[in-house]
Amino acid sequence: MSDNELSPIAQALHDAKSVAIFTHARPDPDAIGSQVGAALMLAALGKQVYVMCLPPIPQPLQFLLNMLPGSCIEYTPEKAANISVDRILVVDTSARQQLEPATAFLESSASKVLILDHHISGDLRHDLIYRDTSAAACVEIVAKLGGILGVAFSKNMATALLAGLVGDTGWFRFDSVTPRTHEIAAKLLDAGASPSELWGRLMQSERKSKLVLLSHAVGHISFYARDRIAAMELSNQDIAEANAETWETEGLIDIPMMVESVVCSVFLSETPEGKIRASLRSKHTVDVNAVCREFGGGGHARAAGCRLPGPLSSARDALVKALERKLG
Ligand SMILES: [Mn+2]
Repeated sequence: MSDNELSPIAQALHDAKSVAIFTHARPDPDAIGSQVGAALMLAALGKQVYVMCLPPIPQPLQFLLNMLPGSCIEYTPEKAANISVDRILVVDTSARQQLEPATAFLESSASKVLILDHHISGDLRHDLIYRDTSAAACVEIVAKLGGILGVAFSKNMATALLAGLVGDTGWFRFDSVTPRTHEIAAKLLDAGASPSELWGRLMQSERKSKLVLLSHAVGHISFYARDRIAAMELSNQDIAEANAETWETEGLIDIPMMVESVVCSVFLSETPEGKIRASLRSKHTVDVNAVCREFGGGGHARAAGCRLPGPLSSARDALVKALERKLG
């Protein structure tokens, strides 16, 4: 997509006096980085900005929200109804399922909704959308938007955007990384963002419970299809015994990928309601987005997710069967 396809959204934000910014539930560094980066830019342009959160927020991401002039607002239908804004900006998703419990509110405000997304698919109603699947992270789009709006990057803006960039690219190692990704990173470093500070904040800020959870997860790995598929699972009991929060399961899915034969990793965890949240990753050959779409989810070709009914064992069997079909 060319810059001029982003211009209508830039114009709509330029014209707005007040903007509420949403991102997906179970936010990652790109979600919060896009939200905070966009919020700081719009605030610099004199807009009234409301950053809306869908808790829980992973503790390692809290420092990004702390850079906001005000605090983020935990979404409830009552609070949303009390905030009157000219525009609603949704970043890093366009999928109704990922915006629960705010989906109904967003759909009822669809004529105000502007979406910036880099995922393949989405079904949220909107006024304007800019979807660029070639962007390695949504923050690439937010950075481009800042350029169109003529914002000079502050250190905090640059830090928020770099957090998204390193988060979605696995610190610049995924196939999605392009020369443009590094060009944006160079601009962010120029503006004062520090990779070493970010590494400490994002990668060395976990609680002890994370490591206990990791040991439970590693204890529950099973292998299929001649060790090409690894499935890891955590029950509500595992999470409770580790004294962990649900957001602390983040990143565990990458552990089985260290095994040479594993081309696809599946991570399953029970939700408090007894549903099963599944994340899938692949090294190559398997399009896990296609697999997750069979179950009503989605994402990217190499990283996707979906929800299934319980129990864990039947969700695992269903996903493994679908993956085996793809692997052939
Ligand atoms: Mn993203």
